[in-house]
Amino acid sequence: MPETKRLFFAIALPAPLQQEIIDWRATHFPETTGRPVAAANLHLTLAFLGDVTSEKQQVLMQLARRIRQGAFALTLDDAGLWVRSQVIWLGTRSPARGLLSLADMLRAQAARNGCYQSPQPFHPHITLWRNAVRDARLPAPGFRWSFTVSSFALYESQFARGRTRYTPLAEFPLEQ
Ligand code: 2AM
Repeated sequence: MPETKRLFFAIALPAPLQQEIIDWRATHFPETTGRPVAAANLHLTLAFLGDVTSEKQQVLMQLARRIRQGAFALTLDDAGLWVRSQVIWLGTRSPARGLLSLADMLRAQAARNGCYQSPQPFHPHITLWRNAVRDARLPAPGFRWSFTVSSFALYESQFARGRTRYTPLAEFPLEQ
């Protein structure tokens, strides 16, 4: 069996914003809501690739490098609870066209290279809580953060000693 890595393309949150969201989460949700995602693990996945060999990783990185996509603003002003997956997420009410086309391109490239892509439509989100309780209360609307996305990255997901860690392997700048 060839060695594989569990990979995904995602947008990182600027570190100060990670902290701001963590502080907001601490004051707007009770601790009993679920398992909070660590600040460093907050990200928005563009395309999940699954377990990928190093050859396929190189091909997908080469294709990602060829993407010509301008920087765009990402506004976080929406939240929801997915009862089945027990996830509470932060998202956007009006996704920038750049965000949708970047995800479309990465997902299409992944699919063409044999990485299974869910038939569900892309729903841009940042997972805030896992194992969320069914009756979790969501904060009232009115929160809003916005930042410019000027790059995306390829991440490796590793699970060790009870913790999930996401390591950036390569960064891909968007056009300014
Ligand atoms: P999630 O936060 O909604 O679980 C790393 O696991 C990232 O890839 C997470 O952002 C996760 O989304 C996303 N992802 C998408 N499809 C996945 C899948 N089939 N298995 C695991 N993670 C997936």
